[in-house]
Amino acid sequence: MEFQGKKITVAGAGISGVAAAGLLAGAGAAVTLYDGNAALSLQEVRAKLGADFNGSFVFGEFTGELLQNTEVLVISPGIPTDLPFVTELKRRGVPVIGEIELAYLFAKGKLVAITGTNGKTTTTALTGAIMRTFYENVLVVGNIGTPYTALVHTTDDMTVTVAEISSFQLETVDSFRPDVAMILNITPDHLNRHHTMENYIAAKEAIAANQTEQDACILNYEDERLRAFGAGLKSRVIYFSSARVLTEGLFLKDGAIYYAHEGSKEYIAKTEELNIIGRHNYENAMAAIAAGLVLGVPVPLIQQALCEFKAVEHRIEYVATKRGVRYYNDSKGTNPDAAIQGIRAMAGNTLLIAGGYDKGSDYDEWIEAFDGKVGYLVLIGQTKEKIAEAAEKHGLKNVVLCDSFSEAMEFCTAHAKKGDAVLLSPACASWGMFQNYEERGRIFKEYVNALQEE
Ligand code: UMA
Repeated sequence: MEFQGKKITVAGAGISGVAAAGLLAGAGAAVTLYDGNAALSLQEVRAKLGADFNGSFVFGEFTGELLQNTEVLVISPGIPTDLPFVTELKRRGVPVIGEIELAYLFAKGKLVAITGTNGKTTTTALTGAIMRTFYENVLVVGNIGTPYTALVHTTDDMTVTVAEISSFQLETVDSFRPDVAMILNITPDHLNRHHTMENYIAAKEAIAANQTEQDACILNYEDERLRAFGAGLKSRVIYFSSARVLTEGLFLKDGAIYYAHEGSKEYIAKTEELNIIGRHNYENAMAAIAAGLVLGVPVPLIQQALCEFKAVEHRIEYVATKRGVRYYNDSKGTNPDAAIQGIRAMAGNTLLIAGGYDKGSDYDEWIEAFDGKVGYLVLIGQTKEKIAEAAEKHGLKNVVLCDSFSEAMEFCTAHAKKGDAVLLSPACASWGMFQNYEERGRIFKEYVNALQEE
Protein backbone atom coordinates (compact mmCIF):
# COMPACT_ATOMS: atom_id res chain seq x y z
CA MET A 1 0.00 0.00 0.00
CA GLU A 2 1.30 3.43 -0.93
CA PHE A 3 1.04 6.03 1.85
CA GLN A 4 2.86 9.01 0.39
CA GLY A 5 0.37 11.87 -0.08
CA LYS A 6 -2.65 9.68 0.87
CA LYS A 7 -5.38 11.07 3.09
CA ILE A 8 -5.41 8.62 5.96
CA THR A 9 -7.64 8.81 9.00
CA VAL A 10 -6.45 7.05 12.12
CA ALA A 11 -9.33 6.29 14.51
CA GLY A 12 -8.59 6.23 18.24
CA ALA A 13 -6.13 8.58 19.92
CA GLY A 14 -4.90 6.05 22.49
CA ILE A 15 -1.40 4.58 22.36
CA SER A 16 -2.04 2.61 19.13
CA GLY A 17 -3.59 5.53 17.27
CA VAL A 18 -0.89 7.97 18.31
CA ALA A 19 1.86 5.54 17.22
CA ALA A 20 0.09 4.75 13.93
CA ALA A 21 -0.42 8.45 13.17
CA GLY A 22 3.27 9.12 13.84
CA LEU A 23 4.36 6.25 11.59
CA LEU A 24 2.09 7.36 8.75
CA ALA A 25 3.09 11.02 8.99
CA GLY A 26 6.72 9.87 8.78
CA ALA A 27 5.81 7.96 5.59
CA GLY A 28 4.45 11.14 4.01
CA ALA A 29 0.71 10.56 4.47
CA ALA A 30 -1.76 13.37 5.16
CA VAL A 31 -2.97 12.12 8.53
CA THR A 32 -6.09 13.00 10.48
CA LEU A 33 -6.21 11.59 13.98
CA TYR A 34 -9.83 11.02 14.98
CA ASP A 35 -11.23 10.14 18.40
CA GLY A 36 -14.87 9.75 19.44
CA ASN A 37 -14.22 11.40 22.77
CA ALA A 38 -14.98 15.08 22.26
CA ALA A 39 -13.56 15.89 25.68
CA LEU A 40 -9.98 14.88 24.77
CA SER A 41 -7.40 17.62 25.22
CA LEU A 42 -5.95 18.57 21.85
CA GLN A 43 -2.88 19.91 23.58
CA GLU A 44 -2.18 16.62 25.35
CA VAL A 45 -2.69 14.48 22.25
CA ARG A 46 -0.59 16.84 20.15
CA ALA A 47 2.21 16.70 22.72
CA LYS A 48 2.36 12.89 22.37
CA LEU A 49 2.94 13.21 18.62
CA GLY A 50 5.87 15.60 18.82
CA ALA A 51 6.56 18.91 17.13
CA ASP A 52 7.16 17.40 13.67
CA PHE A 53 3.63 16.04 13.31
CA ASN A 54 1.79 18.07 10.68
CA GLY A 55 -1.52 16.16 10.60
CA SER A 56 -4.91 17.35 11.79
CA PHE A 57 -7.30 16.29 14.55
CA VAL A 58 -11.03 15.64 14.80
CA PHE A 59 -12.55 14.74 18.16
CA GLY A 60 -16.21 13.90 18.74
CA GLU A 61 -18.42 13.33 15.71
CA PHE A 62 -17.00 11.60 12.62
CA THR A 63 -18.15 14.35 10.26
CA GLY A 64 -19.36 14.08 6.66
CA GLU A 65 -16.32 16.09 5.65
CA LEU A 66 -14.03 13.54 7.30
CA LEU A 67 -15.87 10.71 5.51
CA GLN A 68 -15.17 12.54 2.24
CA ASN A 69 -11.53 13.08 3.14
CA THR A 70 -10.65 9.53 4.15
CA GLU A 71 -8.88 7.42 1.54
CA VAL A 72 -7.74 4.79 4.05
CA LEU A 73 -9.02 4.21 7.58
CA VAL A 74 -6.65 2.77 10.18
CA ILE A 75 -8.45 1.71 13.34
CA SER A 76 -7.22 1.17 16.88
CA PRO A 77 -8.05 -2.17 18.53
CA GLY A 78 -10.61 -0.71 20.92
CA ILE A 79 -12.79 0.65 18.09
CA PRO A 80 -15.58 -1.77 17.18
CA THR A 81 -15.65 -2.53 13.45
CA ASP A 82 -19.42 -2.13 13.29
CA LEU A 83 -19.51 1.55 14.23
CA PRO A 84 -21.52 3.59 11.67
CA PHE A 85 -18.52 5.53 10.29
CA VAL A 86 -16.55 2.31 9.81
CA THR A 87 -19.35 0.54 7.96
CA GLU A 88 -20.05 3.66 5.89
CA LEU A 89 -16.42 3.92 4.79
CA LYS A 90 -16.39 0.21 3.94
CA ARG A 91 -19.58 0.70 1.89
CA ARG A 92 -17.80 3.43 -0.03
CA GLY A 93 -14.97 1.03 -0.81
CA VAL A 94 -12.43 2.73 1.45
CA PRO A 95 -9.82 0.24 2.77
CA VAL A 96 -10.19 -0.26 6.53
CA ILE A 97 -7.18 -1.80 8.27
CA GLY A 98 -6.13 -2.21 11.88
CA GLU A 99 -3.05 -0.79 13.54
CA ILE A 100 -1.41 -4.25 13.48
CA GLU A 101 -1.94 -4.65 9.74
CA LEU A 102 -0.46 -1.18 9.24
CA ALA A 103 2.65 -2.11 11.22
CA TYR A 104 2.93 -5.38 9.30
CA LEU A 105 3.05 -3.45 6.01
CA PHE A 106 6.19 -1.70 7.28
CA ALA A 107 7.76 -4.69 9.05
CA LYS A 108 11.05 -6.40 8.24
CA GLY A 109 12.59 -9.56 9.72
CA LYS A 110 10.82 -12.48 11.36
CA LEU A 111 7.48 -12.23 13.12
CA VAL A 112 6.11 -14.44 15.89
CA ALA A 113 2.44 -13.63 16.56
CA ILE A 114 0.75 -14.93 19.69
CA THR A 115 -2.93 -15.10 20.46
CA GLY A 116 -5.25 -17.08 22.73
CA THR A 117 -7.87 -16.28 25.33
CA ASN A 118 -5.56 -16.73 28.31
CA GLY A 119 -1.82 -16.68 28.84
CA LYS A 120 -0.81 -14.60 25.85
CA THR A 121 1.01 -11.91 27.80
CA THR A 122 3.13 -14.42 29.74
CA THR A 123 3.83 -16.41 26.57
CA THR A 124 4.76 -13.28 24.64
CA ALA A 125 7.15 -12.13 27.37
CA LEU A 126 8.70 -15.60 27.64
CA THR A 127 9.02 -16.00 23.86
CA GLY A 128 10.73 -12.60 23.77
CA ALA A 129 13.14 -13.72 26.51
CA ILE A 130 13.95 -16.94 24.60
CA MET A 131 14.60 -15.01 21.37
CA ARG A 132 16.83 -12.52 23.19
CA THR A 133 19.25 -15.27 24.21
CA PHE A 134 20.07 -15.84 20.53
CA TYR A 135 19.04 -12.82 18.45
CA GLU A 136 20.38 -9.31 18.83
CA ASN A 137 17.39 -7.22 17.83
CA VAL A 138 14.22 -8.58 19.43
CA LEU A 139 11.06 -6.49 19.79
CA VAL A 140 8.18 -7.42 22.07
CA VAL A 141 5.07 -5.51 20.99
CA GLY A 142 1.30 -5.51 20.59
CA ASN A 143 -1.44 -6.08 23.13
CA ILE A 144 1.23 -6.57 25.81
CA GLY A 145 1.52 -2.78 25.92
CA THR A 146 3.83 -1.29 23.27
CA PRO A 147 2.02 -0.73 19.97
CA TYR A 148 3.60 -2.55 17.02
CA THR A 149 3.51 0.71 15.02
CA ALA A 150 5.60 2.42 17.71
CA LEU A 151 8.66 0.23 17.03
CA VAL A 152 8.26 -1.18 13.54
CA HIS A 153 10.51 1.52 12.04
CA THR A 154 13.43 -0.05 13.98
CA THR A 155 13.08 -3.45 12.29
CA ASP A 156 15.54 -4.80 9.72
CA ASP A 157 16.01 -8.20 8.11
CA MET A 158 17.72 -9.53 11.25
CA THR A 159 14.97 -8.42 13.66
CA VAL A 160 12.72 -10.88 15.45
CA THR A 161 9.43 -9.31 16.48
CA VAL A 162 7.33 -11.10 19.07
CA ALA A 163 3.80 -9.69 19.03
CA GLU A 164 0.88 -10.35 21.37
CA ILE A 165 -2.19 -10.04 19.21
CA SER A 166 -5.70 -9.77 20.65
CA SER A 167 -8.89 -10.82 18.91
CA PHE A 168 -9.71 -7.11 18.54
CA GLN A 169 -6.51 -6.64 16.59
CA LEU A 170 -7.07 -9.75 14.50
CA GLU A 171 -10.46 -8.51 13.30
CA THR A 172 -8.74 -5.98 11.05
CA VAL A 173 -5.77 -7.81 9.59
CA ASP A 174 -5.60 -8.48 5.88
CA SER A 175 -2.21 -9.47 4.47
CA PHE A 176 -0.76 -10.15 7.96
CA ARG A 177 1.33 -13.32 7.74
CA PRO A 178 3.49 -14.23 10.73
CA ASP A 179 6.41 -16.64 10.25
CA VAL A 180 5.31 -18.30 13.47
CA ALA A 181 1.70 -18.08 14.69
CA MET A 182 0.42 -19.34 18.00
CA ILE A 183 -3.07 -19.96 19.37
CA LEU A 184 -2.83 -20.99 23.02
CA ASN A 185 -6.48 -21.71 23.74
CA ILE A 186 -9.94 -20.42 22.86
CA THR A 187 -12.67 -20.05 25.46
CA PRO A 188 -15.58 -17.58 25.44
CA ASP A 189 -14.38 -13.99 25.91
CA HIS A 190 -15.09 -10.52 24.57
CA LEU A 191 -18.50 -11.65 23.36
CA ASN A 192 -19.92 -8.15 23.85
CA ARG A 193 -17.53 -7.02 21.10
CA HIS A 194 -17.60 -10.04 18.78
CA HIS A 195 -21.30 -10.87 19.45
CA THR A 196 -20.96 -14.63 18.78
CA MET A 197 -18.45 -17.30 19.70
CA GLU A 198 -18.10 -18.08 15.97
CA ASN A 199 -16.98 -14.50 15.25
CA TYR A 200 -14.53 -14.64 18.14
CA ILE A 201 -13.04 -17.93 16.92
CA ALA A 202 -12.86 -16.61 13.37
CA ALA A 203 -10.93 -13.58 14.65
CA LYS A 204 -8.44 -15.76 16.51
CA GLU A 205 -7.98 -18.14 13.60
CA ALA A 206 -7.24 -15.24 11.25
CA ILE A 207 -3.74 -15.26 12.75
CA ALA A 208 -2.82 -18.20 10.49
CA ALA A 209 -5.04 -17.43 7.49
CA ASN A 210 -2.26 -16.22 5.16
CA GLN A 211 0.39 -18.67 6.26
CA THR A 212 2.06 -20.97 3.74
CA GLU A 213 4.18 -24.14 3.93
CA GLN A 214 7.16 -21.96 4.89
CA ASP A 215 5.49 -20.85 8.13
CA ALA A 216 4.71 -22.59 11.40
CA CYS A 217 1.62 -22.57 13.58
CA ILE A 218 1.79 -23.64 17.22
CA LEU A 219 -1.45 -24.99 18.68
CA ASN A 220 -2.77 -26.50 21.89
CA TYR A 221 -3.54 -30.17 21.19
CA GLU A 222 -5.86 -30.32 24.19
CA ASP A 223 -8.18 -27.73 22.70
CA GLU A 224 -10.34 -29.83 20.39
CA ARG A 225 -11.24 -26.93 18.20
CA LEU A 226 -7.59 -26.04 17.69
CA ARG A 227 -6.64 -29.64 17.03
CA ALA A 228 -9.20 -29.75 14.21
CA PHE A 229 -8.13 -26.32 12.99
CA GLY A 230 -4.52 -27.47 12.71
CA ALA A 231 -5.50 -30.36 10.46
CA GLY A 232 -6.65 -27.92 7.78
CA LEU A 233 -3.68 -25.56 7.80
CA LYS A 234 -1.07 -25.13 5.07
CA SER A 235 1.64 -24.19 7.56
CA ARG A 236 3.75 -26.65 9.54
CA VAL A 237 1.71 -27.33 12.67
CA ILE A 238 3.43 -27.93 16.00
CA TYR A 239 1.14 -29.09 18.77
CA PHE A 240 1.80 -28.96 22.47
CA SER A 241 0.01 -30.98 25.12
CA SER A 242 -0.05 -30.86 28.90
CA ALA A 243 -2.17 -34.02 29.09
CA ARG A 244 -0.65 -36.69 26.84
CA VAL A 245 2.54 -37.84 25.19
CA LEU A 246 2.71 -36.72 21.57
CA THR A 247 4.70 -38.49 18.87
CA GLU A 248 5.34 -35.13 17.23
CA GLY A 249 5.39 -31.85 19.19
CA LEU A 250 5.93 -30.71 22.77
CA PHE A 251 4.47 -32.47 25.75
CA LEU A 252 4.57 -32.66 29.50
CA LYS A 253 5.33 -35.94 31.25
CA ASP A 254 6.26 -36.63 34.89
CA GLY A 255 7.09 -33.00 35.58
CA ALA A 256 9.26 -32.47 32.51
CA ILE A 257 8.83 -30.93 29.07
CA TYR A 258 9.93 -32.92 26.01
CA TYR A 259 10.07 -32.25 22.30
CA ALA A 260 9.26 -35.20 20.05
CA HIS A 261 10.33 -34.81 16.44
CA GLU A 262 10.78 -37.33 13.61
CA GLY A 263 11.00 -40.32 15.91
CA SER A 264 13.34 -38.86 18.53
CA LYS A 265 12.52 -37.33 21.90
CA GLU A 266 14.48 -34.44 23.37
CA TYR A 267 14.34 -33.40 27.02
CA ILE A 268 13.88 -29.64 27.41
CA ALA A 269 13.27 -28.73 31.06
CA LYS A 270 11.83 -29.76 34.39
CA THR A 271 8.75 -27.79 35.42
CA GLU A 272 10.23 -27.30 38.89
CA GLU A 273 13.02 -25.25 37.30
CA LEU A 274 10.49 -22.73 36.00
CA ASN A 275 9.40 -19.73 38.03
CA ILE A 276 5.95 -19.80 36.51
CA ILE A 277 3.63 -22.34 38.01
CA GLY A 278 0.46 -24.16 37.07
CA ARG A 279 -0.58 -26.26 34.12
CA HIS A 280 -1.66 -23.22 32.10
CA ASN A 281 1.83 -21.80 32.52
CA TYR A 282 3.49 -25.05 31.43
CA GLU A 283 1.37 -24.83 28.31
CA ASN A 284 2.54 -21.23 27.81
CA ALA A 285 6.13 -22.39 28.27
CA MET A 286 5.75 -25.22 25.74
CA ALA A 287 4.33 -22.82 23.17
CA ALA A 288 7.21 -20.37 23.72
CA ILE A 289 9.77 -23.21 23.49
CA ALA A 290 8.20 -24.34 20.21
CA ALA A 291 8.65 -20.82 18.78
CA GLY A 292 12.29 -20.82 19.90
CA LEU A 293 12.89 -24.21 18.24
CA VAL A 294 11.25 -23.08 14.99
CA LEU A 295 13.52 -20.04 14.82
CA GLY A 296 16.63 -22.10 15.58
CA VAL A 297 17.38 -21.05 19.16
CA PRO A 298 19.72 -23.73 20.59
CA VAL A 299 18.14 -25.83 23.36
CA PRO A 300 20.68 -24.81 26.07
CA LEU A 301 19.78 -21.14 25.48
CA ILE A 302 16.08 -21.95 25.64
CA GLN A 303 16.72 -23.74 28.96
CA GLN A 304 18.59 -20.71 30.27
CA ALA A 305 15.73 -18.35 29.35
CA LEU A 306 13.17 -20.67 30.95
CA CYS A 307 15.03 -20.79 34.24
CA GLU A 308 15.61 -17.04 34.38
CA PHE A 309 12.12 -15.94 33.37
CA LYS A 310 9.89 -14.57 36.11
CA ALA A 311 6.18 -13.80 35.97
CA VAL A 312 5.36 -10.14 36.37
CA GLU A 313 4.84 -9.58 40.08
CA HIS A 314 1.40 -8.40 41.25
CA ARG A 315 -0.09 -8.76 37.74
CA ILE A 316 -2.45 -11.74 37.73
CA GLU A 317 0.37 -13.49 39.54
CA TYR A 318 -0.34 -17.07 40.52
CA VAL A 319 0.61 -17.46 44.18
CA ALA A 320 -0.22 -21.00 45.29
CA THR A 321 -2.90 -23.67 45.49
CA LYS A 322 -4.08 -24.36 49.02
CA ARG A 323 -6.72 -27.00 49.73
CA GLY A 324 -7.56 -27.11 46.02
CA VAL A 325 -8.12 -23.33 45.86
CA ARG A 326 -5.92 -21.30 43.53
CA TYR A 327 -4.83 -17.87 44.77
CA TYR A 328 -3.94 -15.01 42.40
CA ASN A 329 -2.40 -11.66 43.25
CA ASP A 330 -3.50 -8.91 40.89
CA SER A 331 -2.76 -6.06 43.28
CA LYS A 332 -1.60 -4.04 40.27
CA GLY A 333 -5.23 -3.96 39.15
CA THR A 334 -5.53 -0.48 40.63
CA ASN A 335 -8.32 0.74 38.39
CA PRO A 336 -11.41 -0.90 36.87
CA ASP A 337 -9.77 -1.15 33.43
CA ALA A 338 -6.76 -3.05 34.72
CA ALA A 339 -8.93 -5.18 37.00
CA ILE A 340 -11.04 -6.26 34.02
CA GLN A 341 -7.99 -8.20 32.83
CA GLY A 342 -7.72 -9.87 36.24
CA ILE A 343 -11.22 -11.27 36.32
CA ARG A 344 -11.09 -12.16 32.62
CA ALA A 345 -8.07 -14.34 33.28
CA MET A 346 -10.02 -16.50 35.72
CA ALA A 347 -11.45 -19.71 34.33
CA GLY A 348 -14.18 -20.56 36.85
CA ASN A 349 -15.85 -19.65 40.14
CA THR A 350 -13.89 -16.84 41.77
CA LEU A 351 -13.94 -15.11 45.14
CA LEU A 352 -12.89 -11.60 44.25
CA ILE A 353 -11.36 -9.23 46.78
CA ALA A 354 -11.75 -5.62 45.68
CA GLY A 355 -12.09 -2.05 46.90
CA GLY A 356 -9.72 0.53 48.30
CA TYR A 357 -9.03 4.20 47.75
CA ASP A 358 -11.72 6.17 45.89
CA LYS A 359 -10.35 7.61 42.64
CA GLY A 360 -13.84 8.46 41.44
CA SER A 361 -13.87 5.51 39.05
CA ASP A 362 -16.92 4.03 37.43
CA TYR A 363 -17.28 0.33 38.20
CA ASP A 364 -20.00 -0.70 35.73
CA GLU A 365 -17.82 -2.03 32.94
CA TRP A 366 -15.66 -3.96 35.38
CA ILE A 367 -18.71 -5.58 37.01
CA GLU A 368 -20.06 -6.47 33.56
CA ALA A 369 -16.77 -8.27 32.89
CA PHE A 370 -17.46 -10.61 35.85
CA ASP A 371 -19.42 -12.73 33.40
CA GLY A 372 -21.04 -14.91 36.09
CA LYS A 373 -17.66 -15.99 37.47
CA VAL A 374 -17.68 -14.03 40.74
CA GLY A 375 -19.21 -16.29 43.40
CA TYR A 376 -18.45 -13.78 46.16
CA LEU A 377 -17.45 -10.15 45.80
CA VAL A 378 -15.53 -9.37 48.99
CA LEU A 379 -15.14 -5.62 49.48
CA ILE A 380 -12.77 -3.54 51.57
CA GLY A 381 -11.69 0.09 51.92
CA GLN A 382 -13.20 3.46 51.21
CA THR A 383 -14.99 2.36 48.03
CA LYS A 384 -16.73 -0.72 49.44
CA GLU A 385 -20.22 0.81 49.69
CA LYS A 386 -19.95 2.49 46.31
CA ILE A 387 -18.91 -0.78 44.63
CA ALA A 388 -21.59 -2.72 46.53
CA GLU A 389 -24.21 -0.30 45.20
CA ALA A 390 -22.97 -0.70 41.62
CA ALA A 391 -22.87 -4.50 42.04
CA GLU A 392 -26.44 -4.51 43.32
CA LYS A 393 -27.53 -2.49 40.29
CA HIS A 394 -26.09 -5.26 38.11
CA GLY A 395 -27.98 -7.91 40.09
CA LEU A 396 -24.87 -9.38 41.69
CA LYS A 397 -25.58 -11.55 44.73
CA ASN A 398 -23.15 -12.47 47.51
CA VAL A 399 -21.53 -9.11 48.09
CA VAL A 400 -19.65 -9.08 51.39
CA LEU A 401 -18.36 -5.94 53.13
CA CYS A 402 -15.32 -6.35 55.37
CA ASP A 403 -13.67 -3.97 57.81
CA SER A 404 -10.12 -5.07 57.20
CA PHE A 405 -7.94 -6.89 54.73
CA SER A 406 -7.44 -9.82 57.09
CA GLU A 407 -11.22 -10.14 57.54
CA ALA A 408 -11.55 -10.36 53.75
CA MET A 409 -8.85 -13.03 53.57
CA GLU A 410 -10.45 -15.02 56.37
CA PHE A 411 -13.82 -14.87 54.64
CA CYS A 412 -12.30 -16.15 51.39
CA THR A 413 -10.38 -19.02 52.92
CA ALA A 414 -13.50 -20.08 54.84
CA HIS A 415 -15.85 -19.93 51.84
CA ALA A 416 -13.71 -21.02 48.86
CA LYS A 417 -14.35 -24.58 47.69
CA LYS A 418 -12.01 -26.97 45.90
CA GLY A 419 -11.63 -25.80 42.27
CA ASP A 420 -12.41 -22.15 43.10
CA ALA A 421 -9.99 -19.27 42.71
CA VAL A 422 -9.39 -16.40 45.11
CA LEU A 423 -8.35 -13.27 43.27
CA LEU A 424 -7.09 -10.03 44.77
CA SER A 425 -7.85 -7.53 42.00
CA PRO A 426 -9.05 -4.40 43.76
CA ALA A 427 -9.92 -2.03 40.86
CA CYS A 428 -8.83 0.69 43.28
CA ALA A 429 -5.60 2.18 44.58
CA SER A 430 -4.26 0.84 47.84
CA TRP A 431 -3.81 4.15 49.64
CA GLY A 432 -5.44 4.49 53.00
CA MET A 433 -4.88 0.80 53.80
CA PHE A 434 -1.39 0.18 52.42
CA GLN A 435 1.71 2.12 51.38
CA ASN A 436 1.27 1.09 47.77
CA TYR A 437 -0.01 -1.78 45.61
CA GLU A 438 3.24 -3.70 46.04
CA GLU A 439 2.74 -3.84 49.81
CA ARG A 440 -0.89 -4.91 49.34
CA GLY A 441 0.21 -7.72 47.01
CA ARG A 442 3.01 -8.80 49.31
CA ILE A 443 0.72 -9.04 52.33
CA PHE A 444 -1.75 -11.08 50.27
CA LYS A 445 1.02 -13.49 49.23
CA GLU A 446 2.35 -13.82 52.76
CA TYR A 447 -1.13 -14.66 54.00
CA VAL A 448 -1.64 -17.26 51.24
CA ASN A 449 1.77 -18.85 51.66
CA ALA A 450 1.13 -19.25 55.39
CA LEU A 451 -2.11 -21.19 54.78
CA GLN A 452 -2.02 -24.92 55.31
CA GLU A 453 -1.65 -27.09 52.23
CA GLU A 454 -4.33 -29.63 53.13
N1 UMA B 1 -12.29 5.19 21.11
C1 UMA B 1 -13.15 5.80 20.22
N2 UMA B 1 -14.29 5.14 19.88
C2 UMA B 1 -14.62 3.93 20.39
C3 UMA B 1 -13.73 3.31 21.30
C4 UMA B 1 -12.57 3.97 21.64
O1 UMA B 1 -12.88 6.88 19.71
O2 UMA B 1 -15.67 3.39 20.05
C5 UMA B 1 -11.08 5.90 21.49
C6 UMA B 1 -11.03 6.25 22.96
O3 UMA B 1 -11.69 7.47 23.22
C7 UMA B 1 -9.54 6.32 23.25
C8 UMA B 1 -8.94 5.42 22.18
O4 UMA B 1 -9.97 5.06 21.27
O5 UMA B 1 -9.03 7.63 23.12
C9 UMA B 1 -8.36 4.19 22.80
O6 UMA B 1 -7.95 3.27 21.82
P1 UMA B 1 -7.86 1.70 22.18
O7 UMA B 1 -9.05 1.33 23.00
O8 UMA B 1 -7.64 0.96 20.92
O9 UMA B 1 -6.61 1.64 23.17
P2 UMA B 1 -5.06 1.86 23.01
O10 UMA B 1 -4.65 2.85 24.02
O11 UMA B 1 -4.67 2.16 21.62
O12 UMA B 1 -4.54 0.41 23.47
C10 UMA B 1 -4.65 -0.69 22.57
C11 UMA B 1 -5.18 -1.92 23.29
N3 UMA B 1 -6.50 -1.63 23.86
C12 UMA B 1 -7.59 -2.37 23.56
O13 UMA B 1 -7.54 -3.34 22.84
C13 UMA B 1 -8.87 -1.97 24.19
C14 UMA B 1 -4.22 -2.33 24.41
O14 UMA B 1 -4.66 -3.56 24.96
C15 UMA B 1 -2.83 -2.58 23.81
O15 UMA B 1 -1.92 -2.83 24.85
C16 UMA B 1 -2.39 -1.36 23.03
O16 UMA B 1 -3.37 -1.00 22.03
C17 UMA B 1 -1.06 -1.60 22.28
O17 UMA B 1 -1.18 -2.56 21.28
C18 UMA B 1 -5.28 -3.48 26.25
C19 UMA B 1 -6.48 -4.42 26.34
O18 UMA B 1 -7.30 -4.24 27.21
C20 UMA B 1 -4.29 -3.88 27.34
N4 UMA B 1 -6.61 -5.43 25.46
C21 UMA B 1 -7.68 -6.39 25.51
C22 UMA B 1 -7.29 -7.59 26.34
O19 UMA B 1 -6.10 -7.82 26.56
O20 UMA B 1 -8.22 -8.33 26.75
C23 UMA B 1 -8.00 -6.86 24.09
